[in-house]
Amino acid sequence: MSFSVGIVGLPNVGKSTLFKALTRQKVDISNYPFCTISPNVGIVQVPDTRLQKIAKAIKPEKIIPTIIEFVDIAGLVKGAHKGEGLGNQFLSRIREVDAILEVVRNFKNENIAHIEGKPNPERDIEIIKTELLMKDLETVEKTKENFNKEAKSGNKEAIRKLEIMEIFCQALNKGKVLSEIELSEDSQNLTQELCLLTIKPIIYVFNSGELPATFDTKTLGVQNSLNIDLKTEEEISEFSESEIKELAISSKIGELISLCYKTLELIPFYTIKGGIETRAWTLKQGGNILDAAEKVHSDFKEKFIKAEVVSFEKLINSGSWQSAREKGWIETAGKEYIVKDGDIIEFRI
Ligand SMILES: Nc1nc2c(ncn2[C@@H]2O[C@H](COP(=O)(O)OP(=O)(O)OP(=O)(O)O)[C@@H](O)[C@H]2O)c(=O)[nH]1
Ligand SMILES: [Mg+2]
Repeated sequence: MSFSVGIVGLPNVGKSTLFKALTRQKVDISNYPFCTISPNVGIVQVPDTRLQKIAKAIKPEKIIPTIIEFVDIAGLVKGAHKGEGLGNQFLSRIREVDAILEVVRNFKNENIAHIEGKPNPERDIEIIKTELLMKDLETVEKTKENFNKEAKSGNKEAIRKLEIMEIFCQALNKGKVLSEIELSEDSQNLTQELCLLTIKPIIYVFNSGELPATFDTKTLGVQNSLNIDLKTEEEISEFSESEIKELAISSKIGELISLCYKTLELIPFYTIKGGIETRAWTLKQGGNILDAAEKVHSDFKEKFIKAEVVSFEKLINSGSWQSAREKGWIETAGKEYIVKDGDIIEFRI
């Protein structure tokens, strides 16, 4: 299963334009709010310079990059949590993704309608934030009601969960997203159980940068952001690689994919399948070798005996798997081994 990023934002801000630039899929893009109704799902390769270098040392028959999934979700408007626009349908799609990529309109074009009259990045960010907050508040309030009975009959787990939900409500009522507050482990688990939205990391794309920045991204709580001209990116995505080279144009899409990867706290690891196939995989930072084994094959976790591991640097320095072995640089990893960014792994099952 790959990690997924949901593209959200107000209607007509360039979400489908970005989706097309990312996936090169033909999608409905038009100057018409709510043009996207059923979400488009696309698989995108994660750019990775290390994969090519590893392949040079391993000389496999096949090279397979790792992927990340992008979902183009319908536009969201004020009141979505109460069902305005495509409201609830939209919000339930966000539940399913691991991170949110919010497109903020920052281009002027008067011919392209803005749902609030005129683009204003600061206000537009607030609208989306408020909708996510309100939806979470609604989810928590509803769940609290369900737990009340059990808590009253003395169920300890229900009592604890109610306590946590009280903390969530307090934060949300103050306009704080849950990713901003410090959470204990059981609180974090509860955010997952309730599929809360404001716990998800957000990446902001300011589309175009035509409007002067009148706001400070820090005060808006925007940590991960990029300015991209999505219209241009859509055009670039139609060129072949050789045309891109010839025209000396550059795209920021690779940078954006890497930013998503980083924001999700993901790391790549690699397998070589006895030298036949060099493949990149994605793992949550801090994952151990059994988590990695499970990614590679559903059976591998149970059948795992040990694995051979070498770091990217050591493989490249030695030049080949064989000489890394001769130098004694290939380690044997047991079940507790924590996978490091760039590890090359041969599973022994
Ligand atoms: N001038 C300009 N126009 C853009 C830019 N990005 C997108 N557009 C145009 O804005 C319109 C809406 O773009 P879409 O990508 O369909 O917007 P969306 O956010 O998917 O809209 P909905 O699906 O309706 O919510 C289209 O006419 C795009 O060509 C940009 O960077 N500059
Ligand atoms: Mg769209």
